Amino acid sequence: MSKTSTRRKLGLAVAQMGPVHLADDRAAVVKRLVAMMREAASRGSEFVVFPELALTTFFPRYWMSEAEAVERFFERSMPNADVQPLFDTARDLGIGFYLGYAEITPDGRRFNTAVLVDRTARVIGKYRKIHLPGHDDHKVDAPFQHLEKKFFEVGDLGFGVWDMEGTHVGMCLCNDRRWPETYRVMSLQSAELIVLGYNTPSLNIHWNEPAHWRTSTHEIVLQASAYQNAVWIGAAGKCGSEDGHHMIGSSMIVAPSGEIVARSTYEEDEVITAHIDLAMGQTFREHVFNFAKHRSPHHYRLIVERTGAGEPLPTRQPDAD
Ligand code: CDT
Repeated sequence: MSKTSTRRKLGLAVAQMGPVHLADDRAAVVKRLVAMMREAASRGSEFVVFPELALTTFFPRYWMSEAEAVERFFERSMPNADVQPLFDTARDLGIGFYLGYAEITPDGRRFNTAVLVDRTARVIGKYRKIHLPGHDDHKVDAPFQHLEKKFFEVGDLGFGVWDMEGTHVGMCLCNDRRWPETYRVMSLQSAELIVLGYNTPSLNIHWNEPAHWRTSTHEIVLQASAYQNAVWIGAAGKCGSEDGHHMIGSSMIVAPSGEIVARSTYEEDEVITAHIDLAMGQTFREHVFNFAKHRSPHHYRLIVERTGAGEPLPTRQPDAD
């Protein structure tokens, strides 16, 4: 992969989705995705970001067996007959996309997955979610569940970066966006654009988190991470009230300056767009975040040596006089 891309401008769209209810079938959902893809293309976009688990309701909120979840909510291949209209439209329009869905592999492994699809409708990359939030037990007193740890394995593909017609694109999913390592591993592979989908419940069942923090922390991590890694970020949420369960909106496109250049207004299907200048990230990478010049990995060893926080290390101090 070359150090810099040849194309500097990219028409980027983020296609936020309003609620997908339990009763909504794949055909209805794919129709909505196709409509948003058409709108994105009509506004000059070359790539569109769809949410996490875009084809179904956010089913980890429901207690059920793994077999039932697989039967109702998982995809055995991508594309498949239900999703083919989206791939056909992408090829017709010459637009690439990112799509999140629940994946079951031929040998029965389950992942929370996203694919990167180029302008010829070819799947060029796959990401399987690494930072799975929630729990695997039945929380009978909770208003709903967050069973990602029951329904999915931790992703086994790492954080990849793909050369998509000259743009270096990395992927992650939802809770991954809250972890600095996610972005740094991709920016160290010269990512220029990081795309992600999310489903963020407005209510945190684990502790009494003020509702507005759900959105403010989402904004803070996207803005800080774009800046600290000199990347563009496109983040697409599924939002609004799914069968009475509310999720945040605030889908956005963030520049390497940390500024939000486009943001959704509503909690429904909504396409936001920007013609992003990839050269902006390059400028930051040449100056304040010139990694090769300024990083000191020998001082960062704990990041890979420890998982949880532990005792302070003995530090070297200057010799006493
Ligand atoms: N889908 C997902 O990863 N949602 C998480 C909620 C965490 S609260 C248990 C998020 O970070 O938005």
